[in-house]
Amino acid sequence: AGLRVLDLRAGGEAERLAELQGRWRGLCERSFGLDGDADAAAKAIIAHVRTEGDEAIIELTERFESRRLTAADFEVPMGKARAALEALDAPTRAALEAAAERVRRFHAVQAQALVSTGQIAPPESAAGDERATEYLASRVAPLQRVAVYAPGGTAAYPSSVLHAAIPAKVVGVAEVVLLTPRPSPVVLAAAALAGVDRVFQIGGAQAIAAVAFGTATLPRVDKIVGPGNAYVTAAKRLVFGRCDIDSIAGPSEILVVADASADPALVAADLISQAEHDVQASPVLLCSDPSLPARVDAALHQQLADLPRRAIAIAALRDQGAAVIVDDRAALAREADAYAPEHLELLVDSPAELAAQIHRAGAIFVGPWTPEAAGDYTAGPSHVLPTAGGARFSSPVGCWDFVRYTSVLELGPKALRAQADAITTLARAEGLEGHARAVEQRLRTDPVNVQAK
Ligand code: HSO
Ligand code: ZN
Repeated sequence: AGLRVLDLRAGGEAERLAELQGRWRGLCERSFGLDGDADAAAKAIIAHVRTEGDEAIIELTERFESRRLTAADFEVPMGKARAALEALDAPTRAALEAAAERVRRFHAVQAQALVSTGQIAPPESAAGDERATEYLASRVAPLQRVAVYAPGGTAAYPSSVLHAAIPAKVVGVAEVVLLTPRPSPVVLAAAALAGVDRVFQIGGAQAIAAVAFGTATLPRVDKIVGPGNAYVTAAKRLVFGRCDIDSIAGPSEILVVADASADPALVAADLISQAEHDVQASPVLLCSDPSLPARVDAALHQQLADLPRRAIAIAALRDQGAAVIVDDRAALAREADAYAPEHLELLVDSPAELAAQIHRAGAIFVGPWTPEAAGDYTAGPSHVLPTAGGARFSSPVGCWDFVRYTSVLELGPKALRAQADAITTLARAEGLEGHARAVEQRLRTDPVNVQAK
């Protein structure tokens, strides 16, 4: 069985074409966690944790994970994480350190763009007149405390701990808390290396609720980032407003965009590298060469033969996989934007030029020497990216996630006077006499004004 082919080229039979286009639109309209029962379940869990605190976490962890914890077991001492780092075999440790260092360097540069801005000097005519001054600014500051969620089970990735926690530490978040059920030694080592401040071995919607509201043992945080299952994601959506969350990160996706110049073995390898994550992963090929899908199928067949996680990869390729054929290069750019993938790979002629035409993707991997796997580990930008079309409106996890801005306004008397007519007129138009008077009160008591009278 090969990739299901959606041939969207003009010239096909009209009715069939409309049907295939409908299927492609369906893939472009995908969403995560909006259907199903995860919302109702997460809502009940949050209510339970809000009223019962640590007791609810103990009970839910036993019910959902068959783990018996006491509140004293929630926190894993950082000493244990540092010991895990010390105990790591040398090659793994060196690799983690290399990844951490590159991720840190990338984000240190990214952070330079997060600056306080917007000061407006007095108008030229009033230069030197202190009474005409106005100071209007956006002042940036790091969040105080954030939680990084790292899933357990087969998706317990130390790399994700690095890719979420390091940007937070780079911008100066005082306390980064890691939430992860059953942390493995490598995950703990990654936490120590990333500069995580506290680790709690709890997960699920109950962990999200715990840090959104705080319990006797868990601190309340300002923001929760990191991917999770449908319940974790539903819980994050529900606590948004109580704290901030990052974009929604559901099952992994890759859109490989290829033309006749692409090597089918590379296309197959990269589709597989995402497909092996999860039976729900979406590995999709978008190409302008109608002969490519069959050649990619042959390569997939070969490469899957001895893949350890072949069952998972095959299920993902079968259930979500597709090969979409379009007419030309312009259609490649247009349809890639329509799909707004988490990961976009460009295996085409002049890939950088095509990259410049595509705006909706979590991350773009340009050319044959940039496998998504490089971005997953060492390249530098965070691999925590919006999925399910979220790239239309949201961004990768980055330094910007861990700061907030405060507006600062200071007007001198002349600056207020210059705006007074507009303020009082608008206030009265809105029926807010008190607003108008708050300005007029000042103009009356301005000594310059009093003198002039
Ligand atoms: N590709 C995943 C991230 C990851 N890959 C972690 C390997 N480890 C995000 O979609
Ligand atoms: Zn990956």
